[in-house]
Amino acid sequence: MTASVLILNGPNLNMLGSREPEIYGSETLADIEESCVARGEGLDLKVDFRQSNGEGELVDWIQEASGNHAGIIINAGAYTHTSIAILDALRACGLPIIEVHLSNIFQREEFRHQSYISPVAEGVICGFGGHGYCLALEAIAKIVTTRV
Ligand code: CA2
Repeated sequence: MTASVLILNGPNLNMLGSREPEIYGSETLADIEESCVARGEGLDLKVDFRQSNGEGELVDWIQEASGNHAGIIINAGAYTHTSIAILDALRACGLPIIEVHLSNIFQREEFRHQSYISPVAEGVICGFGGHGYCLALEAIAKIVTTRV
C-alpha cells in the first residue's frame, strides 16, 4: 500500500513568492506542493500538503497524523524558534520527522539558530529553497521503507 507523508507549513509561508525572494526564492507554496506531489509519485508516497498560520491548528494536525501518515515533514516557520507546543506534539506522535527550512537559518539572525523541532527530527534540511522539500521526501521514503 502507498504510504502517506504529511507535509506541514507554518505561519506566513502562504506568502511565498510575493515578497523577500532574495531570502525565500520566487516559488509559491503551490509550486512547492506541485513538486512534492510529483516527487512523491516517483517515490511511491502519497503527499498531504498543508499550511496554517495557527499554532493550534498545526498541533491538531500533528496529533491526527498517527495512524493516518507514515511520517511528517515540517517547516514550522517562525514557530520553529518558539513553539514548545509543536515540539510536544511532534515528540508524542511517534512518527519519523524531518525538519525543513527554505533559507539557511544558520546564516541568518542568532534567534533563528535555535530550533525546538531539531531535537525530535531525524534530520534537518535548510538552505536549498523549495528543493529542500523534495530532498526531505527522499529521506523520509528511505526511513519509511526500511522501518516497516
Ligand atoms: O527558511 C525558512 O523556511 C523559515 O522557516 C521561514 C520562516 C522563518 O521565520 C524561519 O526562521 C525560517 C518565515 C516564513 C515567512 O515567509 C515569508 C515569505 C514571503 C513573504 C513573507 C514571509
